Amino acid sequence: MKKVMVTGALGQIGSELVTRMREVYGSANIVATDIRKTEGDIVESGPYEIVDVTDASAMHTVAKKYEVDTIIHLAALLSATAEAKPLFAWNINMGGLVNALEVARELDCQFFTPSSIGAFGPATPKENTPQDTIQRPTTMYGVNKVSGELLCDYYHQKFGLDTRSVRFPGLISYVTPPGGGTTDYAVDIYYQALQKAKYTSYIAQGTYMDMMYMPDALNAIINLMEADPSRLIHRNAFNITAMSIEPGDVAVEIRKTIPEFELTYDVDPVRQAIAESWPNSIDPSAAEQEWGFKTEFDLAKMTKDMLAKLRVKLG
Ligand code: AKB
Repeated sequence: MKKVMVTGALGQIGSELVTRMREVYGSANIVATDIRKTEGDIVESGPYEIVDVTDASAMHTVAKKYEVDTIIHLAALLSATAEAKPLFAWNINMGGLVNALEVARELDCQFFTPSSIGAFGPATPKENTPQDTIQRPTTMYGVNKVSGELLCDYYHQKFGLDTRSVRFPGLISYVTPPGGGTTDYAVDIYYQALQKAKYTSYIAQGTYMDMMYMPDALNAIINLMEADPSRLIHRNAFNITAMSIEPGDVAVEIRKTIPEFELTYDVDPVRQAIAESWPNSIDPSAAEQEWGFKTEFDLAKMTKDMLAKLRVKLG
């Protein structure tokens, strides 16, 4: 049985991953950590500790206290926030990551941290982007993600650390909203569809990006962490995706449930530029071959589920 410490446990991925992993591995075995003092399910359903990821010794103390054998490091700023505060992003994203890697090395833990489609840039092939290809991002977030991938490779090669990662596409969920991402339109659009039957997209028509429904993302993390290490050739991060979509595609699916739904555009130049520097679609075949990556939700199935679950949530 694994004993896991999760950083950034109150974030978009963390809040659902902790709940899911507590079901799989037992509540006492999943130590949730975040910078905020809080209440609610994550704190009440298992161990919760306040940890600032820029404080390596605090991270080490908590990992040691619970004798964890796995670290899932999620605490990070997303692309649009990182672009607004690049130095802050460097300090949090890289400082936090190197601290988490060091704690994993000191305590000999298995290690996961997410990379992103943001690790690619304008010089990367845009369609069916290969696993191993040009990575010259033009955003601070992307610079952080490429550096993180290189660090994971380095810690694996130099210290034998069991590093694992995926390049997440935009993640869509009805539970915890994302904050400060470029792909967030694909979450907001469902809230606005139910509340106002209309949405103004800050991403332009025809801008394709990869996306994935959160249940598939959680399965991907758990399956990758359970995968036979001898099959893993890539220790930096695997391309994974469920769909390549643009805002109009989401609107078409939403109209199957809400026929009067209207989509308009008011493009945000900053987030649009970030989106245009990323691939249109990435190739997940290395993940499929090396650890059996697969998804259950396409756009149609996800949209039906999102609208049904959000309808209940919003009352
Ligand atoms: C973002 O938009 O910043 C994230 C990502 C694709 O990494 N959702």
